[in-house]
Amino acid sequence: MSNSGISRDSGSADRILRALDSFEIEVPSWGFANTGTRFGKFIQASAATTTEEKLSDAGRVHAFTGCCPSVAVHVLWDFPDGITGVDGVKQAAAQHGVRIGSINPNVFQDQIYKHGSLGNPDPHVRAEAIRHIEDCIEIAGRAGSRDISLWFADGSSFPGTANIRERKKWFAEALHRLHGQLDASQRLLIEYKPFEPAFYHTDIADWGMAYILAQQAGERAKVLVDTGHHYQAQNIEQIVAWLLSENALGGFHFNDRRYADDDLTLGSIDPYQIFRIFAEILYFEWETGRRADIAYMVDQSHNLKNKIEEMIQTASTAQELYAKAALIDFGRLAAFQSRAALVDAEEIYRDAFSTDVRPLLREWRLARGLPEHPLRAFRESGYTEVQEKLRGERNRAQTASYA
Ligand code: PSV
Ligand code: MN
Repeated sequence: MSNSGISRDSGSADRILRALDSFEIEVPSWGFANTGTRFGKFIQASAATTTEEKLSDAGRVHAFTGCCPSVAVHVLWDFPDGITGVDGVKQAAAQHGVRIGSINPNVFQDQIYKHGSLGNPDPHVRAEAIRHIEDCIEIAGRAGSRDISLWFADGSSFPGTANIRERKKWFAEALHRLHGQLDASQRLLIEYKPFEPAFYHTDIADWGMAYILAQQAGERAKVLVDTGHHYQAQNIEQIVAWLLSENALGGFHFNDRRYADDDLTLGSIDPYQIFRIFAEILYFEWETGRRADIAYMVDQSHNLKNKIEEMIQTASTAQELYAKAALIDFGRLAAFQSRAALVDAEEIYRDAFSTDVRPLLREWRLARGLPEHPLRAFRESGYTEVQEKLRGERNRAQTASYA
């Protein structure tokens, strides 16, 4: 037995430690900036404004957790100088102990995108959106990023106002063309979302639509599952299982929610949901004997909690839930499933989920020279107080201009 009470003899502890060794989760640059809801913005004095500041904050998350070595970036927000600024951003990331991860084009913010981007009835706007994504592919090449992660706000808010089939065709054509510009290592990840900002129809509203477009785009186009982008009660792990079996799952945007796309801290509402997703992935890997090629990413931005603390909470929770899923004895599970031994099969899930893996996680951290308690260690580092002094005045000025 280890000090965690998890049996070493059965190999469970090793399975967990190996799982932790292999688990990495990317944090989003936008999670460190002052953001808000559509009703207002609550400014934090220590929040990041510049790309360099966001990378510095992300660097802290990685330094304390050891599992967040890359940072997703949003092109308009993080590359103010476009392609010419890429080398500088890359260097800044390295200085802060992280690297640039997925590249997120932004074809939803500019005025021209009021009626959509790739689905806009105006061909000039569609061309502009394609051009921006092409630039992003080039940025990804320069930054050494593999994934170009696409989310479109396209849709319509009133019945009868959009030609849904025509828009689908424009999306298919554009994504196919963009796929042709990838280099051999790159991937296009296609994210779906049922509503918001469009409230009647969204062009890529669910995993089936994203999957069809990915299929038509090319073999390096995959589906991205944002856990907040589903209707209530939808069985997300079933979607994950289907995408895995079709070799179509490219990555995740993790977050939690109670009502809609709330972007709450991972596992804060329903940790069992995330556990079940990891369980499907690890079951697939056990069965196929190969690792699923999935980018795990966080997509959360908090304006109530301290942003770095919240991201450390998220990363630690992700590790815990992944470790719990790794506890499952898939051989036994498969045997119970094949005999329809319902209670026995379900008990395997319940046992794994209710096991306290935190002592082993602490052991894993210590063995890597990481703090046993990342959140506590981060607080003790005094980073927030230092940043409040350095960034406070600028951030407070933002409050004034916002009012
Ligand atoms: C949209 O809700 C989304 O989930 C997309 O991934 C965006 O890139 C991200 O949030 C930030 O706006
Ligand atoms: Mn997302």
